[in-house]
Amino acid sequence: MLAAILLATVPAPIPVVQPQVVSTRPHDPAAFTQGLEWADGVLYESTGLYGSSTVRRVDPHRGEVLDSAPLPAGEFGEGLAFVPGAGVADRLVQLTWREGVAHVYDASSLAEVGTYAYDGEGWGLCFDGARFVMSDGTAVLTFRDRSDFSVRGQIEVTLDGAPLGLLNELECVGTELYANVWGERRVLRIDPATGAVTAVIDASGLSGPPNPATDDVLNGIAHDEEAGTFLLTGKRWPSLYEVQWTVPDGAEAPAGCRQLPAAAGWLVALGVLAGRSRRSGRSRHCSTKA
Ligand SMILES: [Ca+2]
Repeated sequence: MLAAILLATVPAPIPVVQPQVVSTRPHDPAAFTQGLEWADGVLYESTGLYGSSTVRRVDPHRGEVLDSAPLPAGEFGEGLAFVPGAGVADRLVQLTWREGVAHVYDASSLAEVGTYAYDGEGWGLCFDGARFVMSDGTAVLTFRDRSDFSVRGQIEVTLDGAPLGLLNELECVGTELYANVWGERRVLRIDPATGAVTAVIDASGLSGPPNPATDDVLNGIAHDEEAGTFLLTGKRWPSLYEVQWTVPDGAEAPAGCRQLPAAAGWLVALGVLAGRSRRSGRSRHCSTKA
């Protein structure tokens, strides 16, 4: 009886899973990738470095740059979020590293339509259907208002109870949040309600450049909603990987998500299950939080 009680109170270990490569695609080896988004069959990418930062529309299969707009030479591009238009044009919002300005673009033309100002550093950005989620290189994620980018809240991301910093590129998928860790090949699945990491995706098996510089790190997570897969790449990586992964049976589900029937199991690609229509705001397996 005592053993049963003790077992019931011991938190389940955070699952560590390996991504399975579905396809390997070309990626511009000159792109210092800072933000990656997939929407309606197009890949959107933000690239960094002073003097060569851009926002781009990219063919997600061939890697061809379809359109590109430069940032001012004194700005260093960072995270990128796609904001579906509700009766108006789709938007892109691109952070800058230390310049305190976020650029807002018409997603189809890359024409700038406005800016937001913010304090502190800008690293990663995603839009969850209601608000922006932003990283700044620490363990803290900031929620920002969709209309004026003002701060609406913050969470600290923890793994096994300890803060985990250097969070970089982000991806909002339904009620789940994904972040890669600067300088590492880890992608974290995070419960945005608590900041707790609920799964670790070990992407160490993916190849970067043949002779990487120290800053040619994994950085870039996009969710292909149609295929139900994820797209991962890095700074100056010649390849973009379409991947999916499985979570072990019995793994903890993020708060707000119901457990699947046992018969369905968890041995289905998480990417498929975690998909959510950004336009409809509906999740395929997670309940919508207030
Ligand atoms: Ca992303």
